[in-house]
Amino acid sequence: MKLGLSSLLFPNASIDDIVKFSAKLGAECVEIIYDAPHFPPDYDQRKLSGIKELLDAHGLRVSVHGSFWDLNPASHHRELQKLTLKQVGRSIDACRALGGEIVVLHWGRCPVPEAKDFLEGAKRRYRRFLEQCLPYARDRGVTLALENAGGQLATYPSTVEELKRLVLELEGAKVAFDIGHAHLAERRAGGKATGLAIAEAIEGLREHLVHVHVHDNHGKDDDHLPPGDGDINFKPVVEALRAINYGGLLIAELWNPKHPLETGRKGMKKLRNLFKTS
Ligand SMILES: [Mn+2]
Repeated sequence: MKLGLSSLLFPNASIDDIVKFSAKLGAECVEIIYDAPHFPPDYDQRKLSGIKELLDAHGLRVSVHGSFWDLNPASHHRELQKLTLKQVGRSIDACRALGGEIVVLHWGRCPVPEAKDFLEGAKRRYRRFLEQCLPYARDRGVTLALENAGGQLATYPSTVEELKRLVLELEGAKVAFDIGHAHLAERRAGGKATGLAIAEAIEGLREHLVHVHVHDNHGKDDDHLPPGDGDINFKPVVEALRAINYGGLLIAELWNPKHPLETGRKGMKKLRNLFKTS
């Protein structure tokens, strides 16, 4: 597996500096969030070739996190769903231009999940959204990886089981497994020691899992801390990824806008300790 960082951590640095800094820390890959602040809606895609050259010069693999800020693929507002489709299409184009293979996609949101018909409608709209994105991605040699959310009722899919059912239904859809979100989902469902449950989820998704996000939290908020700074027991999780022979990218998706450099350094070190030692 290849270890690396997400551009999420560096809202105030340029993408070029993020690439250079990640390489300096020994990262083998970078995940680029195709959205603001680095990629505003009017971003000129021709500039992507310069980023690709820099990635290649440093020998870094790349993945793209599809646009998601202020968007909703399950929206009941037709215009918003259409805009989401457009921006995700641009994310897929960007991935191809950068030489990446995977675009991570977020879940859909239903603002009033208590309204059963409204929630069912949101689920239908999300599936239809994916049915439109999947062939577009396939034609460009890009795999769409659906990320598991933190277990809230307002998201679809909201559980790992629901995510698995969805990818089984949709040809070509794969899974981006987010360890921090899986921990939150387990805690919100009343679980205490979540390590084994996360490991079981990984094993249950082995056929579909093509990408991994790593970060830690205390089971309440989606803090995006370096591994070890929250209360996830990573041991069974690492063992599960080894057991399924996971060979894809492993992205530390961290957040600390006041101290991004130190946090990135710490995150990469933790990743190496967890995944590169036997
Ligand atoms: Mn994630």
